[in-house]
Amino acid sequence: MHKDSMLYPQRNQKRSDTILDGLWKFSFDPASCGEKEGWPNGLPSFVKMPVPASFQEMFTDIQSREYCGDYWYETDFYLDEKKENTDTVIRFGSVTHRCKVFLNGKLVGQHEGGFLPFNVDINDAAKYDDENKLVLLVNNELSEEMLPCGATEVKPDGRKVAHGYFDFFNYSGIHRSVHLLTLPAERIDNYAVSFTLEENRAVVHCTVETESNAQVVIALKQDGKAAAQEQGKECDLIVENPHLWDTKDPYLYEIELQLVKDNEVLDLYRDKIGIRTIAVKGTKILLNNKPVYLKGYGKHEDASMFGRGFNYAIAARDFACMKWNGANCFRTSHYPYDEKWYQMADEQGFLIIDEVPAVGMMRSMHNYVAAGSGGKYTGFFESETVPRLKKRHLEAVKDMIRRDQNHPSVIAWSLFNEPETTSTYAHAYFKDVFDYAKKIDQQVRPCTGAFEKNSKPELCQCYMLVDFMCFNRYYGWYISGGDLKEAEEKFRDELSRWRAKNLNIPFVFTEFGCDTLGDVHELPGRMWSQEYQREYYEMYFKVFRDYPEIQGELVWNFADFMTGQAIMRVGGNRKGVFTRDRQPKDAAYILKQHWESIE
Ligand code: CKU
Repeated sequence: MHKDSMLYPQRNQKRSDTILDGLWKFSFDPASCGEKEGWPNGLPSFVKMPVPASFQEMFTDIQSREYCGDYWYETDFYLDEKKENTDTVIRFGSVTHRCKVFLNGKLVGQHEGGFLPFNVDINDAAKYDDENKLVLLVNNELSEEMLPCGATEVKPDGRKVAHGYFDFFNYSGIHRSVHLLTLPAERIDNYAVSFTLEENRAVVHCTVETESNAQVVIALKQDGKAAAQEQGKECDLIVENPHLWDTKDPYLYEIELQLVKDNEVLDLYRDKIGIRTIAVKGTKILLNNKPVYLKGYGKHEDASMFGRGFNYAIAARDFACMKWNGANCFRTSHYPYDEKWYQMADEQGFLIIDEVPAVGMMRSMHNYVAAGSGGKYTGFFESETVPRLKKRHLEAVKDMIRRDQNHPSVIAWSLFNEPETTSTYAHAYFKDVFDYAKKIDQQVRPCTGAFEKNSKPELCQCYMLVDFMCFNRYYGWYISGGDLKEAEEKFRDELSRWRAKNLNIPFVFTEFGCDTLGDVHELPGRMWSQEYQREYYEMYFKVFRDYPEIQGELVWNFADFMTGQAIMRVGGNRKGVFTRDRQPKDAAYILKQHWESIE
């Protein structure tokens, strides 16, 4: 039970937190022989590797950079004398895509899924007041039964090659911080808050998960002063004249959770929460019962050198750029990001559409694999691997919601990106995913998913599952590229067909964009030029104005980002409004002008 705790690590009177980041030992294991040969006790040979970071960026030879298969990490750490009634836990922010964890040669845990945290209990394997050896066997292969979806090809020489069914580089390694935690044996595992706004007051419903039968005490503080206090695992705190959280004034309360037995505090956890409601009503998205229009980006966790490894400076620069051009929202395409992104969004008043790593659920020529078996095409959701994939998908939904549920910035869950939605099998699959997300989120946030162009209004079997539509559309790039006049006609035609269905829900554009090279200028604007990107966005913004049911525009992408090598990718995907080193392309000024003019 404890192991499901998603609480972000903190150091306080009852909890200690030591970050183990730094230079670790690293070794490839293409023959997968390490376990048999005793590598859990220490790597026989190694290079030094920064943690957190993607290993790929550290190599200058192509075999290493494109490596697919098993690889190992190792570090040593000293552990203090064990305190009574405590547990020692290692918390990994994310290890991509799967790993086994060994401590002092003993297997202490394993995890599947490269974008969410997990805990490993090391009480029994740890050596206290002594040195400890932590070794990880990691693997970055892709398959259709795991998220994100892809395939692993084995070349005649035995080399493995990862083919993601997705358009971002298969960056791998230890991407987020590793925390060594000492936690009270009787402790708080999780908590959830949700809100009801009444006249001049707010009710904060709070649920605390713990295995302990000690008294739960919950206190809310406003500017350091007590605002409300209650006792019990499930309770309502009443806040008079609440200071609500919104994009312009992202006010945060402090919440303090305690476990108390015989006047002794057993555990303590402090967090920041924002009081706000989020709902969809008709064609509007309502934040605190007022319509909010989403402006911003689809992003990636991506930068040169760091790869997908979290770095505060990059995140801070990204927020500064987004704020500069008037954005208020981003989608964590195509996976949940490091928790620090959400903490920063809470503080700076950004809205997040939080996406599970369900990307690549479609076969096409772009997948580089034969469609189906024996040349016969099998729909993606009819494959025999689907039940196993669905199990992973539900696990990822659970971990994402349990991790991110208390962030005021998180306004919706995106439960898929561009799957094949045209079969009844897809409907049945996603119906369960959506029902599950609704059931476990105490705030019952809007749920959505991003639909690509084959999800046509006449064919799509999944649009009825979402609370608001998210469209990824490339009229003027993949469709009618270079001909914005024709692109506009086709775009309006599709929008009118969606409108004719009278769904009475908001439409949000979660992707639209065109590859643009930072140094290419052409008059008149043609594809890949700065001028074309401006005209492309101007066309979309003009069309959006004619469809009031459109309640959001998240352009693709915030910045240029790395992809696999491909004939349509020049040093990665170049649809960024900012370059990969976060400098504006010309279109950034058009976006700024446009977004600043929308309330
Ligand atoms: C983007 C068919 C549209 C797929 N969509 C997904 C996203 O991950 C890609 O980067 C399109 C693109 O630029 O092609």
